[in-house]
Amino acid sequence: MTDWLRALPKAELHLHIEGTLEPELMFALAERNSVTLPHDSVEAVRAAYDFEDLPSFLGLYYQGMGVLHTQDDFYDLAMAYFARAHEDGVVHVELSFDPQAHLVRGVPLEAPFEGLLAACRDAESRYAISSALIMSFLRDRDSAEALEVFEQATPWHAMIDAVGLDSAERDNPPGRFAEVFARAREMGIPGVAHAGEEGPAAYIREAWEVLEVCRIDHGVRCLEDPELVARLREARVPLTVCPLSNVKLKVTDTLAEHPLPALREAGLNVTLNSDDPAYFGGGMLDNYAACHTAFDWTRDDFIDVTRNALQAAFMAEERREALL
Ligand code: ES4
Ligand code: ZN
Repeated sequence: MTDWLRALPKAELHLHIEGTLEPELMFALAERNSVTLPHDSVEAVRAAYDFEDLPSFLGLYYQGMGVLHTQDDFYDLAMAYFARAHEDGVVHVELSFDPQAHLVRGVPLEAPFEGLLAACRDAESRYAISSALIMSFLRDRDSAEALEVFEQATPWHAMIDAVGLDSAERDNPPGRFAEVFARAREMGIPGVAHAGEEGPAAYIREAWEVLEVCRIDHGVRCLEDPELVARLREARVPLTVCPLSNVKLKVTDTLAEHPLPALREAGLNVTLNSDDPAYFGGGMLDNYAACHTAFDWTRDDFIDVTRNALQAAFMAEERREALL
């Protein structure tokens, strides 16, 4: 089955490129940029990846990305990811990144934008992987800052496929970011938002109704609100579910207890994704294989979730038709 899952052309819609930073590259970039890391070996870094919840992961995630300084660093990070994605049989990737997390460290917008865009171009020619870029805002920071950063990113607006919303979800409802999502939408840039990962179903409803997002990242807690489930099903709103992430961050104790089968039985538009593969123990193929083990899904089940992703992707229509 693993070989068959690898050969299945897959689209990854929920991926934080900073979360693809493997400890080996972290050390190489720390050396290149004279950054001192709090751990003295690759093994010690990996051993620290034992999380209690989303905030306990985010601390290490923001610390880890401190080695990323130049355009070349972002390029190398993304190319290392594309090589692994290609090995996993991924043919389309939507990279989210957190510009504010870099700006606060004194890293200008040019570095992530130009580095990631160059990597996306090279992934197309080297691996025939198509890609999209999602500029995410940090929900645990001021909404005025998000607006300001979006304006500052004007030179790259034509290259942004969507805006997103991530970081610590609890007590940070999405509605505060209505203005920046509306600004983006007026310019033809759609929105996606993390909601219902650790936060309640009400945040999914708010992201959908107030931010008018076209996809929900995670969304697994929608099952707590049957009326919301019915509406998400009717509108076929894609949920970018990340099984290994949810287990690592203790959204569920084990994958066997994960609501993925229930979400699919409820008729929801579910996709499978890796989120932060360097931190959560695996890429796309590992997530697919884990679902095969935990849920005994058949080839038809995987074809179904993969088709959902291709249909929900920010992708040229000719490319979508060729892949579907
Ligand atoms: C994230 Cl797993 C997750 N949730 C929310 N924000 C994030 N940023 C990076 N990974
Ligand atoms: Zn995420």
